[in-house]
Amino acid sequence: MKKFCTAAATALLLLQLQSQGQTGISAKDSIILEHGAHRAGNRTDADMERWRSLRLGQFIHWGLYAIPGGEWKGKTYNGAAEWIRSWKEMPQADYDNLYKQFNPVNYNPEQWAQQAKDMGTGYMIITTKHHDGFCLWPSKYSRYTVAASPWKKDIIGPMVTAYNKKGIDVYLYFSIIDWNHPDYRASLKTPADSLANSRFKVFVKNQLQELLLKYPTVKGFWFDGTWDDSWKNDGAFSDELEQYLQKIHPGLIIGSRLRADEKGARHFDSNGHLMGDYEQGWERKLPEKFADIHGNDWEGVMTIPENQWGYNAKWAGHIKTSNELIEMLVKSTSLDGNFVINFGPKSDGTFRTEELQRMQEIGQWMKTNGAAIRGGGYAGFEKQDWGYYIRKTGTDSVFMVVCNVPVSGSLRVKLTAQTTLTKAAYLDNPTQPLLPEVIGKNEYFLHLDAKNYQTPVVILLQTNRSSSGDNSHFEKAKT
Ligand code: H76
Repeated sequence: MKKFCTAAATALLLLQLQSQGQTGISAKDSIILEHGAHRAGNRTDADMERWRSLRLGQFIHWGLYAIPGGEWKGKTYNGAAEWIRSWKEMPQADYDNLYKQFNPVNYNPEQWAQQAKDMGTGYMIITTKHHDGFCLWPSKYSRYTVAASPWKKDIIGPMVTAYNKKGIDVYLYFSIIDWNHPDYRASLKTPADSLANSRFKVFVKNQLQELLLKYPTVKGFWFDGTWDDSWKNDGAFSDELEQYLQKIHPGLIIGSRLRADEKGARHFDSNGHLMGDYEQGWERKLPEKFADIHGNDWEGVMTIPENQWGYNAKWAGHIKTSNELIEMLVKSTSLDGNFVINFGPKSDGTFRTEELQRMQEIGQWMKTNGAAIRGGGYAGFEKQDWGYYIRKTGTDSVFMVVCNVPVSGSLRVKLTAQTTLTKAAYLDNPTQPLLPEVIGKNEYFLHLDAKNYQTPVVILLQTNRSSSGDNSHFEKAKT
């Protein structure tokens, strides 16, 4: 009966969506899903609008793994530092006793928040619990928490308060995988496994509810570790959990990583529709072009080295520069997405110099150019080699963020039909206009001042969507 009602309700929803002309869920969906996507298109409420407008985020991976920092007994672990417990050279019992050393005497959340603010961060994501299961808050559902460490005190509460004070939104990272919990199972092979899993689900729900009640100003959860069979084969639970959390905390933002449908499809349901509030699969990679995001809200999370999230004393391989990170931020914004840069503080609560330097350099750039990032999005113009267009959402102001200065100094500005350029100026020098050279219909050159640019330079364009002033005397070659 319940199934039938749901099927009938889904059919009704499809009819409604069709009559509203929405495309996210359509009648040609091949499968009727009880636990698929529940919404067609992006959320339009104020909470989601805000998330979307912030664009730059700070991720923090902090936990017991910061103590070994990628090394154990003189040997170096080549994987991601926060995964060291799964390394054969690291006895699990040794790892599970690290909490006895967790004592970040230099932890200064006000300073962290100030640094993040100075970087231009709009929101931050903190690991309340990573795969190791260690809780940075004194959870009443676990003994494996900060309360049992020499530090004793809550880490999360003061962080939420400090960041909020600076106007930065806080999101809570939470790993479903829990290597410490006796009831966690990656897959369910026996009836005993299923029983353990049932208990584990109650534990997860309790901890999440506890986090929301303890830290009511948080804006969302960032779920991880949802790829094991036990989780992905229980789409019903991920669905119920999502609805439960959003019911007790209206407006809560949860990315697609939490969810599976009843067929085990993750992120996107079996009909190809995004589940959750935004696409959360962009990890250490970014979409190339606008078509790649299918109109969905999305967020990319990025490490500064290749793949290190928690503190690793010996960063190896390529370490991204501030300019590379700025370009990724710009690219993400130009493709309607958020960009989140990860930091892994040391076990004493301080940040390594390389990270501090990047925070400062990005912040310096954001101070002058942040107007092009916050509230920015896809401009609708054809991508050019010099960099990225970003439209101030809902306006005729378009920023050109020049990441690759051409040897010629000439930047091609190609607008769409019926769009003309009415004004161009450097963002940091608005009173001195740049004179566009008209080179074709709705096409111009802007000539950059000849100088050695150290960071991406931003030009603000005013455009006009009416057809007046259109340069139609330029004819296309007949070929
Ligand atoms: C794999 C994996 C995890 N997902 C990233 C966001 C980090 O937390 C990493 O440890």
